Amino acid sequence: MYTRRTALRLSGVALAGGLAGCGGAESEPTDTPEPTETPTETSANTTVDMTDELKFEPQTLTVSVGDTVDWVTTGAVAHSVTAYEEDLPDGAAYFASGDFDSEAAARQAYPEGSVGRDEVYSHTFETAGEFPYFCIPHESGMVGTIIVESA
Ligand SMILES: [Cu+2]
Repeated sequence: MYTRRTALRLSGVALAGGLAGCGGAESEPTDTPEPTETPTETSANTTVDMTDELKFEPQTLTVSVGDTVDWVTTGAVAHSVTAYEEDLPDGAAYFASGDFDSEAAARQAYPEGSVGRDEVYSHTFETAGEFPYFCIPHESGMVGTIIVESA
């Protein structure tokens, strides 16, 4: 458990970093080489525009595990970002603008959870797989998919 008390204690250790032998780094081997950074062109663009043409742009976006996707409403029309709950990969967290726990809750609450002009909804993907989602008021044509690849 990472409590505020733990955080304060850790920062205290960091401040006293000059004192050798005061412990605290036992679980972190220091001679392990840093993993080589693999260039990820996918992480360069993690923004999906939600347009007045009632589209997600791009409709399909590929990111890596741990990436945060930002959905931005670029026009005057408000939208939602709502995951298709039944299609989530096993173990994946549900996501929807408004931070609802389920697709049913998101549908019921709309327009609560809508994303208006220049507003952003963000979600960090921690599970690999394909995540189909839709916009509640424009579901007939406004659907998209986030593909999350293992890092
Ligand atoms: Cu929409």
